[in-house]
Amino acid sequence: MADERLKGKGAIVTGGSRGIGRGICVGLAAAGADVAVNCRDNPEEAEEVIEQTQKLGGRTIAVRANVADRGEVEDMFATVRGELGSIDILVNNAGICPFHEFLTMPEGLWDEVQAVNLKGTFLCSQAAARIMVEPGRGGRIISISSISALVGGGMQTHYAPGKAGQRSLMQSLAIVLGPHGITCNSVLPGTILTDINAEDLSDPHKRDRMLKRIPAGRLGQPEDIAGPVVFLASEEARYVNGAELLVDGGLFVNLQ
Ligand code: NAD
Ligand code: RM4
Repeated sequence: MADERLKGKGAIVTGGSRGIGRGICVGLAAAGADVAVNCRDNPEEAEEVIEQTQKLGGRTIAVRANVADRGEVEDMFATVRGELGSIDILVNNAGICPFHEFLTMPEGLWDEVQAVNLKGTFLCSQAAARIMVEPGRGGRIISISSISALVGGGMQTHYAPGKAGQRSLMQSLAIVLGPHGITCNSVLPGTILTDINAEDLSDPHKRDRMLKRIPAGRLGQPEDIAGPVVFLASEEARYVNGAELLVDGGLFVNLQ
């Protein structure tokens, strides 16, 4: 029987054309949602994921916007609302992690990481919430934070604080938006193989060390994140608000 948990729901996934975002778009579409795939630069980047999601039956569109730019974000939400009819689910997935050591970290790189990962989450959440607070609507805001919100990273002194901020923002928004029937939660992936870490994990020593720490015995795949996001977007998760779901194959707890 077809999964219809999200039938009739409109969703936006930022940074949806690649990696984890792409897996989430496919997961939402497989559960019946209509999906807007956000791309930073070129909507053609979304062609493959649109082909994949359309086969699943729902409507899928591509929409361009830099999530760090308020004007572009506002235009994106207006376009998606017009095209899909409603916006019930926002997944703040867009993110960057330009690995860099601390002592020589340029101020501009720090700013860029916070602008995309944290301010982008603020801008998109605010734009979504302004629609979701309208009487009778409600909604779901889900942010793809990280295991890096819980632990440090020697080459992530810009990224980890931003990811912790993203998780913290969801907690505060859960309080503000809960009375409007909007839940705000975070998903914290562990190490998932995507373009963001391909170069970092090409170091066999690093990859091996990471693999040995993961009780599941493998690095994560984008599809591993989709199920938890669909759950948080669904009616089954109606009473989950201000929470986080760590999806890391057991990496975090494997310390001793
Ligand atoms: P990725 O590089 O494959 O995908 C990132 C996506 O974000 C791309 O589609 C990119 O175009 C988009 N993006 C970047 N800047 C943008 C902007 N300004 N506006 C709009 N879109 C923008 O990496 P990924 O691993 O799929 O990362 C997705 C999210 O998951 C990120 O927030 C990342 O921090 C988080 N995450 C990843 C891992 C991992 O191990 N891969 C672990 C934890 C959290
Ligand atoms: C994640 C986590 C992963 C890393 C990516 C880039 O949040 O820290 O281990 O590979 O970021």
